[in-house]
Amino acid sequence: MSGGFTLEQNRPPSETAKQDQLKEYTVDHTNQPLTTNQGVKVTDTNDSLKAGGRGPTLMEDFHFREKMTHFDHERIPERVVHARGFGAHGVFQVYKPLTEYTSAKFLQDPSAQTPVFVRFSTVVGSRGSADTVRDVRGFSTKFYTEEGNYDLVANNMPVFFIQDAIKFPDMVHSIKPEPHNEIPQASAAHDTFWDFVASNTETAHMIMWLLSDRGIPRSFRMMEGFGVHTFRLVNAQGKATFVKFHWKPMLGVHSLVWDEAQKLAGKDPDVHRRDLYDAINMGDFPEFELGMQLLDEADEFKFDFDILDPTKIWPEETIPVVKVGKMTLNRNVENFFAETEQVAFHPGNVVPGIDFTNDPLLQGRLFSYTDTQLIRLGGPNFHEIPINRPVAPVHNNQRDGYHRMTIDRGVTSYSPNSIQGNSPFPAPDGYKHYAEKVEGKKIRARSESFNDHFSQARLFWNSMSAIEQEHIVKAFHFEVGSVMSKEIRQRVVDMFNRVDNGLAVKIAEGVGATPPAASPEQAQTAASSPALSQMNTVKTARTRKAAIVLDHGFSHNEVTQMLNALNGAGVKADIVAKRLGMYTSAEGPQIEANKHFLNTASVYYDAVYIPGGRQSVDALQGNGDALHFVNEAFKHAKTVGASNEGVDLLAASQIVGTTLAGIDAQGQLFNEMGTISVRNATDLAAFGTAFADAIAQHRHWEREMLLVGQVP
Ligand code: HDE
Repeated sequence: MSGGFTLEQNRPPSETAKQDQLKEYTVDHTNQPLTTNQGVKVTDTNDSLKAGGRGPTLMEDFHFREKMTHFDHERIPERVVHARGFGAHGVFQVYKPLTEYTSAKFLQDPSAQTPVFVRFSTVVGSRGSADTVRDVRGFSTKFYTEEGNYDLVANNMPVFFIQDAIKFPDMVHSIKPEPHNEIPQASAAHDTFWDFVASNTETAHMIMWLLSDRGIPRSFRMMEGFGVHTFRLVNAQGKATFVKFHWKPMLGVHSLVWDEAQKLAGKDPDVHRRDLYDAINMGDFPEFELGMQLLDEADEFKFDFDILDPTKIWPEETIPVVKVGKMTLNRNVENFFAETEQVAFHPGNVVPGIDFTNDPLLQGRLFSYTDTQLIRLGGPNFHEIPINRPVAPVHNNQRDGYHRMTIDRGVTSYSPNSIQGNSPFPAPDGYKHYAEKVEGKKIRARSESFNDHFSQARLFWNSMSAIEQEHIVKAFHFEVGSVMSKEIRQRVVDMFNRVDNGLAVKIAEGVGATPPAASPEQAQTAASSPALSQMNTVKTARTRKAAIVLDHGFSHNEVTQMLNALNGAGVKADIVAKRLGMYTSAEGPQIEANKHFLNTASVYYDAVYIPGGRQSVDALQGNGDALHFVNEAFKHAKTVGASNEGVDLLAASQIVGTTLAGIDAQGQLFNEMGTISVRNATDLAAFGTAFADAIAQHRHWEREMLLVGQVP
């Protein structure tokens, strides 16, 4: 673009419509002379204009003044929540027409691709905080449809902390760093948050999700997304159906181990954004299926929970998730600030065929999002920022305000008008609000149907596998154990006793509180929902990462076979050694180490493999970094493999705790709880397959159970 703005709002929408529109605003500075913002060429940008070489800088140096002023104003306020995020472009395609349920055009034509922009985020931390902290993740999608922008502003957990938006400022103030010292960053593990929790029992269900493995995702590509609220779909005949929206990742739902998450936060605070960016650059496009739980209006009151209550799920076993389409993220942003930072989502951005319900949390959100953009993006024209522009035409009588880009032609900016034939005119096929009948007295109160705060928290707890429960207990120990006030710790224990006595007793044991006697409430639900457990998710090795750790004298034959096996399974491999550069194998050929122990660690990988080669393994055995690498991967329940002499390193790295009987057996494949080895083998085909299969399992939690002294 040569400068200025071209408004191309009348082009026919297509999957490239947004991309084409963004191109109009994209500037390439390659091979261009440096200019001021006024387009005047600049001869020197390294020295200010002075009266003599050692003299004072002159006020008339317009280039200096402009450069410095612009720099001084570079920052905008970060989002009050979800400040840290990462975005990508993609497309959405519906599987079959959803005409029966909704008139939304982008949900009708399976051959049409709708451009989308997605922003993933953490909630609590500031813009520079780490990606792997325990937190809810945001999962916002903007669909640039031909009928206007539709935003699905979702989280990776299906419920929320509170039931009424009016509590949101209190809840957020309690979880953000404490006001007197601004500590802790990006963490709920402090007094004010747990004081809030213990004083608001409606948080119970969400706390179970937050303290589960869902709070520390392995990757943005491996999380679910949930619209949380009940929305309405409305078809062309005006018939409404309640709906809950889901995003289901094609790679399954997977999480980190807490110790790993903490270490990653220090070693690579950008690990999630890097993972997404790299995957898209390598062509491993993240894919998510859009799911819908659909409920006839007639069935609104058929459940033991209120469908308007955002602290409740609709168990998938009762109301199945129908997969209606797929989103593919296929393009990274050109510029983080212009796109990811300036994008403005709003759950109130809906298109005809999608409508709201009276969920009081949703209703409050409908106010908050525009309001926050007004301060964050500096005025009412943020919809004109390229990333926010719809591909559908925009015509109305809204005018002026800071940074108005559009040059609105004509003398009228009011309606009705006779001078311009009442243009722009109301459209008969425009958005129609669902004509829901409502009546009631004005009262500041909550429906009694929102009073049950524990049944579904218990359902969640009951649905977890033994190791997932163990992780939740440990998370409570960490979070509540970080609370200074003994009284608050006890109140939390007593509150979660209403979820499950066994859970409360275990929490109490770890945080110095008194274990409570069983609460009569917990006898109420023994139900479980298998869909809630991450044990039942999709498992694939595709796009996982393995480290091949070696030194000079490694077996080239074994490394080559392993690389082939990993490649076949879609696993990426790094060669890790004590320094970067070329390593010579026992057979002679060389291989390049692209990572070394200083710039990588086992926490970056899903698996580690040690090839044979006497000289290589002897060197690694004398290298504390290599021993730690294997030991740590093992501790984090990752796939660990070794062939021939490499098996010696497994033994030397003290990966004790499992039976490991037979790990050293000659000539046969040892394969137990993600530890895989073979001795005296030149053909590694079976070994490679077993190793890749083990990677597909994500983690080997049974091993972790043994490490904590429990039999899986
Ligand atoms: Fe948000 N939320 N939220 N939220 N939210 C914001 O809007 C708010 C809630 C969610 O990537 C803010 O543009 C209120 C639930 C995401 O840019 C703000 C309430 C869910 C994002 C705001 C909620 C979300 C936000 C801050 C309680 C899941 C990031 C910056 C009634 C369904 C969007 C902004 C992005 C961001 C308000 C609760 C998801 C302040 C008042 C429930 C993914 O407007």
